[in-house]
Amino acid sequence: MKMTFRWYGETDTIPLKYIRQIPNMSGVVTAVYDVPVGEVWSDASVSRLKRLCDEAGLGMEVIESIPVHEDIKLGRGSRDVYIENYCKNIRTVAKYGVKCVCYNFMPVFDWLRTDMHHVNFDGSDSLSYSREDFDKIDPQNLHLPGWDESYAPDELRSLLSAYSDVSHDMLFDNLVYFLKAVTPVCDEVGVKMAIHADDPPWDVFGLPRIVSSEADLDRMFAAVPSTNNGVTLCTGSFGAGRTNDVVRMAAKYAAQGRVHFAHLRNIKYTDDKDSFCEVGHCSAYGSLDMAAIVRALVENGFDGYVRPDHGRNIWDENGKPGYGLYDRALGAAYINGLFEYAEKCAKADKH
Ligand code: DNO
Repeated sequence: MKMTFRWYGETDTIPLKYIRQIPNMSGVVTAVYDVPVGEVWSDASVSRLKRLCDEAGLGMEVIESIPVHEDIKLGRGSRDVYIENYCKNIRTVAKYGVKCVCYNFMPVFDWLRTDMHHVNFDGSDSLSYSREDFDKIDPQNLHLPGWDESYAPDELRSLLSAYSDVSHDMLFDNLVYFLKAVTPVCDEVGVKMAIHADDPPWDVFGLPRIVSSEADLDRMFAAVPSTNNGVTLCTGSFGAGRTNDVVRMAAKYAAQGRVHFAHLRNIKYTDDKDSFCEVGHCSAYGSLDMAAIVRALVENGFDGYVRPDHGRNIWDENGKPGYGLYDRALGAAYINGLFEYAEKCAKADKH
């Protein structure tokens, strides 16, 4: 595996030299952040990012994300232009050594939580999702914590209403249309597409979500068989779906060579509905067996990128929600340990 760390570019308060000092760190996961969704990334922006990483002694082989324009998800006539731009962006990042692109296909929203500062038993705080609080939110009048998309209220309303005609199957067809256009470019330039799990993995505000389960992934891989059509195995996202067996999914898709990237974090179920909170990475803190997940990846030949995902706020750090330095660094150290042990066991078993 290659250990990586998300870095929000030059506006990130965490300097690259700190990231470099986390044990076993191979590189950062980053993106061009100052270009509107759907537009072309300039060569200069990507080369600048690459130069900063080079100077810091860090790789830049994973982009998270090249976001997908809503017109592509909606299947609007203008999608072909945005898909063309997407392909241009893939070519540009490939030119600078990028091997993997993480993206999502969630309509309108990306990840959703109801509390950015849920206080844990040890005084740390983390993100959480309460079904009860979520049900109180009016999507037409949104004030979602941590949600930084900048739609004006009217724009958001018209976008939501555009989706009222879009079924799961239509959204799926639009994903397949997108992938059929993009994967040949990936095949040509050697880039792996890694779709991120829906977070949380169920429909929200009546919007369809189609990357929530094993059945969803099977359907997607069957429709576009290139192994450059893969997944970002986000353990916390898939794991929030209680019928998802993340260990089994890790084993199955690693064996298929489709896990190009893994976001490793733990969550704890906090009621018998959908609620959960994000916890420290180790298995003892949450509902997921992180050691079993890593072992399933390793035993099935996984050799992709991993990163510690959302950390808690600890040691009085006031980090970007989920993306402070300290707890993600602890997460990386823990994940390194899991991989070292799983890899040594797998080697010993072979002899
Ligand atoms: C949240 C992240 C997601 C992820 C996107 C990928 O912290 O895991 O926002 O970057 O869904 O497109």
